[in-house]
Amino acid sequence: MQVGLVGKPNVGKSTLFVALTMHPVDIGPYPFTTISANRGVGAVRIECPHVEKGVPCAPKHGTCMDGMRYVPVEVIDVAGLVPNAHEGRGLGNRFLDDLRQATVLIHVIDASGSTDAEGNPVDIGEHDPLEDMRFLEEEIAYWIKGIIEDGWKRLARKVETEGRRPSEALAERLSGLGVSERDCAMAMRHVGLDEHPTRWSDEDLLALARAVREVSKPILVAANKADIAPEDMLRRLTSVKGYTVIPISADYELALKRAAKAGLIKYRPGDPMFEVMDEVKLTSPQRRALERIREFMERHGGTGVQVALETAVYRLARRIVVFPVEDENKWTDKEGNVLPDAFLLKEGSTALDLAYKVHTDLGRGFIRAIDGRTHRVLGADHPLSHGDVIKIVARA
Ligand SMILES: Nc1nc2c(ncn2[C@@H]2O[C@H](COP(=O)(O)OP(=O)(O)O)[C@@H](O)[C@H]2O)c(=O)[nH]1
Ligand SMILES: [Mg+2]
Repeated sequence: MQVGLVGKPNVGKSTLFVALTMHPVDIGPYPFTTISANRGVGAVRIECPHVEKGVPCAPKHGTCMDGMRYVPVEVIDVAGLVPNAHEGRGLGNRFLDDLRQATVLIHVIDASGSTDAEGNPVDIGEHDPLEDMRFLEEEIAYWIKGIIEDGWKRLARKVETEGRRPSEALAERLSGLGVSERDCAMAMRHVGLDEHPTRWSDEDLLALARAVREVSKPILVAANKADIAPEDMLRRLTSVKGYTVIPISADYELALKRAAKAGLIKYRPGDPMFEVMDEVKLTSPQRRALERIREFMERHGGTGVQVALETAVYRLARRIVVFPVEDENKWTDKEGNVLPDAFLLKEGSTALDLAYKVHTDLGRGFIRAIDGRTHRVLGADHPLSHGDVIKIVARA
């Protein structure tokens, strides 16, 4: 799965991208890498089951820091977006491609209001970030509407004369977005559209596009620059109905990761607070900067950055983490590595889904699965839970 960072210029997308994809410690032969300039690997946290076992784990991907497992997830810094981009002013092919691939979007906004609608710097509070929140949703809805309505009238007539389901025709159109027929049917129901697409108005199509956007591209709003944003603005943004908004400071998260890398502080990404390693090693500007960060973290329970990513992945994209193992007693692979893998799966994924994810052969030869904790036998249809440790038994 991929998480796309979107938003107008100068809100802090690139800062957030670097903060999310930089890792404070070297983690051996499988580092968190930057795939290309705007693609990198971040991670979501889960308490590592190795703690229950009392033996250290050996992650093949990602890492584990003091019992906290960091599971890799791809992050894309999507090109900047400006108002009315769907009319062709800024929606480049790369943008659309990135957008298509993203499972969930993090909309980075400037909560301090110090960038105007186009992303030019203005005084703090001069621009209302709430406008940006609405604008992005509309922008994506218009883009989806554009995909639906291209040659739609003819298709609608054809669908009616052939007696096909409109939801099926819609899903074909939107397959590039990863929208299923079920999603389309749900969106149609949501808007109250009937089975006669020739009667759907322009307004109906826009409403439909909005509903499709909701199911196919959930958006988490990261209220960035919270470190310089007025408190009442943050309160206002986080209380808007229908939006998931998390105040963050990408700047502070980046500063902490750099300080941790330099050995100045101890900080695991997502921790509510950092710890200074050696007070005397800090220069006075460093000390002052860390003091400001400490004060912010005390008020917000952290920098918000890691929590924002996890909310997008776990809550909006509905992902769970599952640990496949070869040995259900020792929780190891063939080489004896403890809990080597951690997979992100869709909520509702079954034991058979996991088998296919590990290896196609394991899926094809699936016999049963075994829960590593309870040692119960699980059938192919058994839905997995977040944090499960699972052994798959398959024909060779
Ligand atoms: N105060 C503050 N400034 C930030 C924060 N994140 C980014 N910035 C600043 O905002 C400006 C634009 O950042 P950048 O990441 O290039 O934005 P992008 O155009 O959206 O990629 C830079 O001057 C950053 O230092 C933050 O959390 N707090
Ligand atoms: Mg940028």
